Amino acid sequence: MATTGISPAALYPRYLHCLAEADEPAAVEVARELLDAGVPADRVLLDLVAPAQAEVGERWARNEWSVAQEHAATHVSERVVAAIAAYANPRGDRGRIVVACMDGEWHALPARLVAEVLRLRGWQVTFLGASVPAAHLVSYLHRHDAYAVALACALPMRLPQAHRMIEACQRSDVPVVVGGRGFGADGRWARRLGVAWAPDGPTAADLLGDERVLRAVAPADLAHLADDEYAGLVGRRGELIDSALADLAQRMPGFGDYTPAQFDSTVSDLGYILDFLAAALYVDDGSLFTEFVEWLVTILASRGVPAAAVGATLRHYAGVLHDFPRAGAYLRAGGASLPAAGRRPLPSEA
Ligand code: B12
Repeated sequence: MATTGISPAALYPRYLHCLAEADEPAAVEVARELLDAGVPADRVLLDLVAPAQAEVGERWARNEWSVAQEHAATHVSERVVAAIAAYANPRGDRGRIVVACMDGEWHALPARLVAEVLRLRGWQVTFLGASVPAAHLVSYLHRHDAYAVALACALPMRLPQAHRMIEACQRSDVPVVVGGRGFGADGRWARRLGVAWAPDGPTAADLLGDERVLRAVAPADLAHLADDEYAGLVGRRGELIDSALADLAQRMPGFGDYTPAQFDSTVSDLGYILDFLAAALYVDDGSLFTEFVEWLVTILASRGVPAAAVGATLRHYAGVLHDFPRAGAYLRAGGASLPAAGRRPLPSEA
């Protein structure tokens, strides 16, 4: 039982301050105080480290913290997770679970938290970390006689790649559980891909305890891919970015004065728009794209880029993709979700 007054919630502000100051020893000390007071290690991971990392993301999104501050804070959290794991030092005797991030996925910390929770629940865990190529993962699973694999995906735009990885594991008959923000808050895109999903480590541990439930998932439902919109969009990615850049150069006053860094982030954003659109086509769910547009506008607004620029690009892509009915509908819905200023045409469009 935890000593009165010492709880993750009570020490959270102090912990967050340690992250803000990148003060690793002080952050580890906060976690130790909780553990010494009898707070279970999984609660320290899930009620202190996890929400603090989400807050780090909010501060980065609001442009209050630079990328460097986010990296420093994340590094401190990684050290804290390692310290908690060393303190608890569980010796599991249940089967081996391999925890890995999807190919191209660099958010290793959420997966690490899940790995530590599984270990605390008695599983033997091998943590493979960020961006594991599918072929390497499958041969690893065979060689190490894994009971199951837990795959993490933090970005919905990686869902098509995630599906290839899930299929590769399922083909080798290793049960799979997935998780992470990339599958949607309620895991609906995992259901579409025909794979078991858990919202967090403890639920994943329960699911892994019942192989029957783990394997009893409905198969992937991707009949819509027959319209080839997903493949067509992916094939035209480079050409579409070039045409959107030319369109912005023509329509947006000041675009010609962008610094090389601003130009590079614009190219990245134009690519993200297409990658999220492609992922929405893949799972046949326009809400994936609309949620992304809402997020992008918030991020760009805090960095001084007007929502109208996003609106113009969505209209441009919709025009070029006139023979892609699903993509067109998602782009229009995305445009309609913009704040009023973003829906108004740029001066050159009026
Ligand atoms: C740290 C961080 C990074 C670090 C990751 C370093 C590391 N070692 O992990 C770096 C710098 C690499 C990074 C990069 C990027 N990031 Co980032 N990142 C974050 C941040 C701040 C924290 C991630 C984290 O640890 N969260 C805490 C965990 C505990 O929360 P969680 O992910 O929800 O996980 C819980 C559950 O989802 C679940 N779960 C998670 N994984 C799994 C797996 C399984 C199997 C199971 C069962 C459950 C499960 O359990 C967890 C515990 O409860 C988040 C903000 C956030 N809100 O999460 C952004 C965030 C995820 N990143 C974001 C973005 C956009 C990016 C970049 C595209 C930025 C860029 N322009 O380059 C790149 C993409 C890189 C890539 N290809 O993967 C956005 C995503 C937005 C979106 N629309 O999808 C976020 C939300 C930030 C924001 N507020 O906008 N990022």
